[in-house]
Amino acid sequence: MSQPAPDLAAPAVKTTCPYCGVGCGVLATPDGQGGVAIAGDPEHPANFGRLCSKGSALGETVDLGDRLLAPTVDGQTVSWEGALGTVAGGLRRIAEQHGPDAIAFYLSGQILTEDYYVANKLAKGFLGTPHVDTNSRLCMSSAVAAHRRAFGSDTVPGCYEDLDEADLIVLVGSNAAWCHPILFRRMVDARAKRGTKIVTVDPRRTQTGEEADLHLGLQPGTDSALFSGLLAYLAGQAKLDGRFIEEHTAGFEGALERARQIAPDAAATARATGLAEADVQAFFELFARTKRVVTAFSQGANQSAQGTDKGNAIINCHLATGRIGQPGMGPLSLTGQPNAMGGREVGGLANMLAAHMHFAPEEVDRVRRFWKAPNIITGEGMKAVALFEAIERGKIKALWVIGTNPLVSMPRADRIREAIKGLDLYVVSEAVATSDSARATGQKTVLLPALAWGEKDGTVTNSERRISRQRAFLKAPGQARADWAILCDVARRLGHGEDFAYNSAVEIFREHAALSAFENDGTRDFDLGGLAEIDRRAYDVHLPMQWPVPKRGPDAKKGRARLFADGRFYTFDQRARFVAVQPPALAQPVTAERPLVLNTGRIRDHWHTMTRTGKSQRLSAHRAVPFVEIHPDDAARYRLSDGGFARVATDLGSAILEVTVTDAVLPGSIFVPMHWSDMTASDGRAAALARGIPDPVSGQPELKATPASVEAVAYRSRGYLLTRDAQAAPAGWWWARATVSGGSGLIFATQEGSREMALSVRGMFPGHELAEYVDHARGLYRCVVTRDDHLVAALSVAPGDRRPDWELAKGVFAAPDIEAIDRRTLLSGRAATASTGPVVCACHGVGLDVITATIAAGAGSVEAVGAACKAGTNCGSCIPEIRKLLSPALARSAA
Ligand SMILES: Nc1nc2c(c(=O)[nH]1)N[C@H]1C(S)=C(S)[C@@H](COP(=O)(O)OP(=O)(O)OC[C@H]3O[C@@H](n4cnc5c(=O)[nH]c(N)nc54)[C@H](O)[C@@H]3O)O[C@H]1N2
Ligand SMILES: Nc1nc2c(c(=O)[nH]1)N[C@H]1C(S)=C(S)[C@@H](COP(=O)(O)OP(=O)(O)OC[C@H]3O[C@@H](n4cnc5c(=O)[nH]c(N)nc54)[C@H](O)[C@@H]3O)O[C@H]1N2
Ligand code: SF4
Ligand SMILES: [Mo]
Repeated sequence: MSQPAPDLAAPAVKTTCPYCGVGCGVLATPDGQGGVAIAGDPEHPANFGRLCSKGSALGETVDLGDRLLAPTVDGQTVSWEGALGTVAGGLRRIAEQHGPDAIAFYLSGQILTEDYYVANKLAKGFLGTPHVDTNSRLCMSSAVAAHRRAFGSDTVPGCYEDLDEADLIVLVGSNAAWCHPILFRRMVDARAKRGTKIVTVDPRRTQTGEEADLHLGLQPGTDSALFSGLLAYLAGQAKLDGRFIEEHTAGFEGALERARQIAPDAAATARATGLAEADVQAFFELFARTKRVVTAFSQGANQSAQGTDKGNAIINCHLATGRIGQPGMGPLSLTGQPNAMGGREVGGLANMLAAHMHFAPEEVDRVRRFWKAPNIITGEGMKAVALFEAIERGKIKALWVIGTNPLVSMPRADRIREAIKGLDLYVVSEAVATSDSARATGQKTVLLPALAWGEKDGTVTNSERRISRQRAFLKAPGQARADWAILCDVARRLGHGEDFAYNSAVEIFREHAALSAFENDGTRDFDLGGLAEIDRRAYDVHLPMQWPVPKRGPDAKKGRARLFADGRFYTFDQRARFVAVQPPALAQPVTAERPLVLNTGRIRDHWHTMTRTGKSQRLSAHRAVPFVEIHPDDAARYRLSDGGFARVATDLGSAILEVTVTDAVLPGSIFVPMHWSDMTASDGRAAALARGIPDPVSGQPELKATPASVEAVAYRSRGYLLTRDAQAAPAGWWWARATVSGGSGLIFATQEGSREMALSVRGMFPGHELAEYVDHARGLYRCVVTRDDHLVAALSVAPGDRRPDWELAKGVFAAPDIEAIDRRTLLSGRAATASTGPVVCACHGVGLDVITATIAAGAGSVEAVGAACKAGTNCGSCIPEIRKLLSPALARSAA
């Protein structure tokens, strides 16, 4: 693993992208005025210079709009002194009155390892509460549990190079083209280079599925039947690695017997999964005859009431063929968040203690001695779902949320919002003042301003165990402070000053590394002994490195790419375990009243609850309103039309969403993105719909299958409103907000007609000049609001059956001044020049119409389209969509 030397002379700061678990290296060049130019770091081994649409647009998200810049108590700005006093005083009082386990922490895979370490140490060692969990519970705790059952440790065996070197990549419940875009590009490169086949397993045909050689659109929740069938097939065809099974594993017979009960052959597998038998057969044969197989899995596997079994069903097939720990092969859990892995390292989950140690008495004793912890906990705490239920029951009195937005991302989110009100103390460490969770209130509510990406320093660990530095290149705004520093100050006020006397991130990192090596001697996979004495200078120039990095031996000081090559695992007998998995079943079957399976997940250009990507006009252009995808058969049955509205309801709540009719989802299934919140839409919260029944082993909630119903919703008018500053939408509107170039946009629908709309708009902009186009007979009203030839706002209202198209208006609005021709464009809704259609390429702002015209004019490949109109030539995140647009043209020319 030779690493190029860092270029210390370069003005750019090397850091790491704060979004997904790919962990791309970023070169950030601040402009000295609060802005920054962003480029991919060509030397970072995760991305070699590439960035996806989200990474490329990071520069658009570092401004201070919406930032929380000072501490507040119950809505009043206070000094740090006052805020920390309230937090420490509240925690002390609650611990005295109700015991320390009335206090809970809810952390995040997006805080840095150093922040995480301090939070975990304070809670579990000094406050003495076991109730420390994290949003990673919702993200990859099933993968953690599957690893531990199979390997005896939470170890990701392989690395990204395995994707470059695989001949078959199976993606299970992963929309990598959108969610791990740079890794997906590595996979597509491998296909170009060595003919790697890509198979996707997902009830939805996503962009990733569109790109695959074989797409298996199985029924929701049936993955363990597919992989049970595969195990039975491998055994039947004598494709097992008998020696590996014999020498390095245990439990094979039981697992095989169970697999044969679930799905004895391809025909039975097809019946159990709803797949065509020929597709199942093709997949089985491909897997059997290809040695270099990587099976990468993500939320379609993890976020399931049987998530741990799904992971083990996959791992079983790799163990049975000995395909693990070798180049180009192995199971690979794709972590979602930038530091999901770091959270596991420090022990941030409620069922871990610290540094990959759990609750065996000698482990508790070891950590107690290392921390000199007076109040060390001795057993597991409550996992996220149970933890929030305990808040509802009044069992938890104080909650401290750091770096996550549970009011938008937790299942049963509406209930959680109610539950928060009953907390004696509700503390939120946030970067953004306007997040739904920051706006919620308890009996006593404290908001603590945290440093955000670009301002803070520390480390993150990506999906391949690679520890990279995040480095500050902007100065701390307002009174914001590092999350770890805030925690240390509270510890000090609680009388633990000596144990939290860190002055910088490197001191925390050293302690964390030392704990991982403490009395380890090769018994624990996670070992950073080689970094336990790293000095500040070395930490500052620290290169991305994959753990373990022990103090001695061949991996010392340079890390290791793969584990388990020697067939030795971290169980007591060093053998891996096969797991006999349960037959698949949805945790909650559909009913006549709730006949559809609600699946939720992500879109290409937004990150979670949008507190950051929502600031970027580029990233807001791809999908601007919350939507529901439904199959044409179901759309016909429930009388929904493409572009219209539907109310999606579950037993927990409802949302009103724009309808996308597509055969990418199966009949009986619907899909809703997770991103919209009360901050960005009137009625778009997916998490309020999810029931979230937890997996019995991992506690990870089911977020991909909640029984739901749909019904059509009609509005009298629809339209858009573009303003320079974000405007609150009038009560009664359905709306979604998106950042646009030069301001903020609302797409809305209302029961008011154009006449009433005209009246209310005139009232909204007193003292401005209004130019209007009025045709109430046809339900049309358009209005251009100016002041001294500056364009202030533009509005368009049309009848409710017409989906607003604001591309043209956004183009005009991007400039501050208005010319006569622009006014005509806004008022007529027609341009002198043609509109370019909805944006496909976010980086270069290239619209759909431009790309289709380019293709019609003869561009026959992604490269040719790029050469003609630049689309797809920067980050490449839209290449799958361009390829899809090309395919009819290519089919025509082939015919
Ligand atoms: N653009 C973008 N990228 C992101 C994020 C983001 O917010 N936006 N978030 C990051 C985070 S934290 C995470 S965890 C990852 C998530 O990355 P992914 O897991 O790739 O994303 P999801 O969209 O949550 O879900 C993946 C797929 O699981 C499928 N699925 C649903 N049910 C089943 C099933 O029963 N079986 C199978 N096999 N598949 C099923 C869904 O249809 C969906 O297409 O993305 C990371 N990257
Ligand atoms: N329905 C449904 N729900 C889901 C999912 C799904 O697929 N479907 N996926 C789940 C998954 S996998 C995940 S990972 C979660 C993600 O859900 P969340 O973690 O709730 O989403 P984020 O928007 O990433 O929230 C991060 C918050 O931290 C703030 N923040 C940013 N930087 C900092 C910092 O440095 N310090 C502090 N203190 N705060 C900061 C941001 O402003 C933001 O409010 O959602 C889960 N919920
Ligand atoms: S793939 Fe995109 S979001 Fe993920 S780390 Fe790389 S640039 Fe960031
Ligand atoms: Mo996640």
